[in-house]
Amino acid sequence: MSVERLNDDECAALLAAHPQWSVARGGLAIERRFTFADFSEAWGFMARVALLAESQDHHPEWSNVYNRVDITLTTHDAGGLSARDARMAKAIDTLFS
Ligand code: H2B
Repeated sequence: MSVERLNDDECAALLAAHPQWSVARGGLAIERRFTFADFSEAWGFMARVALLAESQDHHPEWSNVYNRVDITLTTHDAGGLSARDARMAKAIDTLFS
């Protein structure tokens, strides 16, 4: 399903609302690193994000090394950032806090 990319103002608003995320891939994605006490905590977080991703039908690009989870959000159907990434970043931030 196709989806509109965010314009420059909308990208700026996304970053202002989620200051822990940074721009990646020349503005086509955002990324954030999450650090936990140990692997078990990191994996539990990933499980919760995975359920979120399925419910939103929007899936992160991510990697995990022990207590660290690196997440990149982009919308493949849009070729860049969309409202889906804004919604996912907000939900992930809420999960983490
Ligand atoms: N996740 C992300 N990050 N971008 C997408 O464009 C996307 C997705 N599209 N998850 C969804 C699945 C699409 O392929 C299905 C068919 O709805």
